[in-house]
Amino acid sequence: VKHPLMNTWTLWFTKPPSGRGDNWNELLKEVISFDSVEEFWGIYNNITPTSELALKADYHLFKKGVRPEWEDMQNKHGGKWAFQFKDKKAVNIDALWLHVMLAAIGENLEDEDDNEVMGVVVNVRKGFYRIGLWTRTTGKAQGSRTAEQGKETLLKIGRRFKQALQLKDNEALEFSGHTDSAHSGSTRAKAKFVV
Ligand code: M7G
Repeated sequence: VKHPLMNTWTLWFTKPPSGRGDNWNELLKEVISFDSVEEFWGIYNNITPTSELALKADYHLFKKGVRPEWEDMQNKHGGKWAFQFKDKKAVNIDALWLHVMLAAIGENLEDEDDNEVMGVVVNVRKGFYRIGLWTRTTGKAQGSRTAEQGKETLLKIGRRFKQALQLKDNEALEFSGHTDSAHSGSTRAKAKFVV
C-alpha cells in the first residue's frame, strides 16, 4: 500500500564546484521525483546525509515543475525564510533537515489554499548550515488578496517553519525577497520580515 502525498516533489542536488569555471547551471542536478510516503523513505535511506556532504553542496526539495532557482517563473516574484546555524557541531542538521522535509511533504507549513510554499533547501557552507523555505510571493497585494493578507500568510508560514526548525523565541528567522538576494548576495540581503 502506498500513502499518496498531496503533491509530487522533486529532490535536487547542488554539486560542490570541482574547479574554476563551474557555473550554477552545471552544478544543479535533478535527482528524483516521488509522490508517496514510502518512496520518500526509500530515497531518504539511500542518499548521503547532509552532515556528510562536502562544503558548498545543497539539497533542494521542490514541488515538481519548479526549478530551485530565482529565475524560475514561479520563483521570480518570491522570497525565502532562512536561518543560518552557525555552530555546526552543536546542531543535528540531519534530524532538522528530515523534520523540515517531512513538514513540507506533509503540507504542514501552509494551509491548503495559501499556495505559497515552493520548496525547502539546505546549504552546507564553511561557517554554517542554512535551511530555507522558498515562497511564491513576497506578500504583495495580488488578485483579491491585500498586501496585509499576503504579509499575514507569510508570517504564519514563517512561524510554522520556525517551529519545524526548533528555534528558540530569541532566534530570529528572516524573510527576504529573491531579487534582493540576487542583487546583493544571499548573505547581505536585507530582511523584509522577521519572526
Ligand atoms: P547561495 O547558495 O544562495 O548562498 O548562493 P551562499 O552565498 O551562502 O553560498 C551562492 C551562489 O550560488 C550565488 O551567489 C549564485 O552565484 C549561485 N546561486 C544560488 N542560487 C540559489 C541561484 C539561483 O537561483 N540562480 C542562479 N543563477 N544562481 C544561484
